[in-house]
Amino acid sequence: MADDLLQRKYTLRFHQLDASGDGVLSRADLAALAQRVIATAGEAPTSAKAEAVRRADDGYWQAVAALAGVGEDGRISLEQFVDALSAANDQHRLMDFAAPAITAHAALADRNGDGVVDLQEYRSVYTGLGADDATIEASFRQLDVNGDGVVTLDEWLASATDFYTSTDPHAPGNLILGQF
Ligand SMILES: [Ca+2]
Ligand SMILES: [Ca+2]
Repeated sequence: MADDLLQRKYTLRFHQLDASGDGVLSRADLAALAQRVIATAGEAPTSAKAEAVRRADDGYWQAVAALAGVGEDGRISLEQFVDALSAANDQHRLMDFAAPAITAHAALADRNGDGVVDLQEYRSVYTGLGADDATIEASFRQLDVNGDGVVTLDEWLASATDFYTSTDPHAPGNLILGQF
């Protein structure tokens, strides 16, 4: 049984990943999200950054599908997703598949290639996922741990580690995907 806070965070993540909105997760959902983020960013679909996002998001799917005990073409319910992430967290290997996805997304979001992501860059990538401006700005503020106005990969990974693994209700990274 997952910790209640983790369960609520994983539920939020499930709904974010369920691109088709039909309440089950499939490989196509992750692929659709990757395509959407790449397109919104204005990245050429054949670029190395775009390919890295597709590969990392598919790796995320493959890991969750394996944890849930379904094949890569299987479908995963909310309950299976929460259980899969909880199991991965218990085994301290959740970030093994979450971190590569974050790394690829952070590289894509760094539109001008200066090694950090500013709010404008962050917005340009994540408006594609349907969040409103206020939510996007709030998540950016959570990611920007030291508050200097830009998000480094280390900050992004630290916040995401909070989100995925912390049972502390006050962990700042809890809110990187918005309120829940
Ligand atoms: Ca940048
Ligand atoms: Ca910062």
